[in-house]
Amino acid sequence: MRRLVSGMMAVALLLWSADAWCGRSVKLGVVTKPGSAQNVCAEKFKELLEAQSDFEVTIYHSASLGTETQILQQIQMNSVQMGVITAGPFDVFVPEARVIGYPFLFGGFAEVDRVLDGPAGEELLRRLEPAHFKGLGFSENGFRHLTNNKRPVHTVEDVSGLKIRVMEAVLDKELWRLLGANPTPMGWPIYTELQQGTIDAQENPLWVIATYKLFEVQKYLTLTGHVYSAHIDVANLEWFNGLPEADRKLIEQCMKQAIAYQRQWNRSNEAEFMATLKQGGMQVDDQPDLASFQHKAAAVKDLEIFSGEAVQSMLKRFQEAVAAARGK
Ligand code: EAX
Repeated sequence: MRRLVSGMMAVALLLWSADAWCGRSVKLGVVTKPGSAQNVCAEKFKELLEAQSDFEVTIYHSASLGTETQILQQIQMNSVQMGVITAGPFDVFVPEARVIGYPFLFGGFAEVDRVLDGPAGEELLRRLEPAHFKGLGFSENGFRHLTNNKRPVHTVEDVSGLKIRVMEAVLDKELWRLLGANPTPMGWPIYTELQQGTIDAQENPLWVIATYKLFEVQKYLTLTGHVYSAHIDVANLEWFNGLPEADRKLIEQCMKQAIAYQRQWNRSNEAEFMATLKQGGMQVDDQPDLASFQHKAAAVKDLEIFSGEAVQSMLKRFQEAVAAARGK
């Protein structure tokens, strides 16, 4: 009897360790809360993958793993296997990632899809590998717009001196300094800081302003659309490469489907998000003097953060891909 029990225990242990070895359980991190763009992608991915495999995906959300920068560090260490993370904070790890958020690069969603899903986007995903990230694709945060609680902003001059929270991204801090604001990098969320007036302003896509009820603490919205904000959907590179080929294919395919679903969700809800903001009492400038913003923002190209060979060649690649997409 004793032998039987210990035999069964050995089998159980073997099964358990085989399971752990194959990495059937996956931790996936997002900084945002349910109902957010990142979560829509993550939840769809989980649903698709679990329906077709014995993987179990646990989504850690609502900053339970810390900021996006901290989630990325955990993915690098493989204590978290996957993440749906805003592209901005990647630029600390991989400078080339900042080309996605280059100001006024993309003219609309059609260009975004052509470039990010084409060879330029694929090349960028490959460039993440030395930092231990396997890039699976780009889901969508959206075009970012400026909000503040000080005054209506119509031209770039109105930005002068605004204390603005920016993402923990090198580019964003430099950009807002160039535009004349006083930027402070901070992880997400930021409601309390806005409420307490530690900061006057922030910039994010419409869904963020609606979902996080920033209209309660920000009076003015300016539709600047100054940068496109993607998420980069990643896995720990070594973990991913250690999986059987069929699993790798399945994960890639499920993420592609989740991305398509999530982009559609984001885009088809824009009008509703805007209605929420207006109902919430925001004063919206939907035709700001964009030329004034573009003029000042153009100087980013001369900053040191765009001077490295790798970043420069990636930027050129993206600009050419956008031009080609525009021509179509
Ligand atoms: O996705 O930190 C940010 O501004 C992000 O855009 C936010 O987490 C929502």
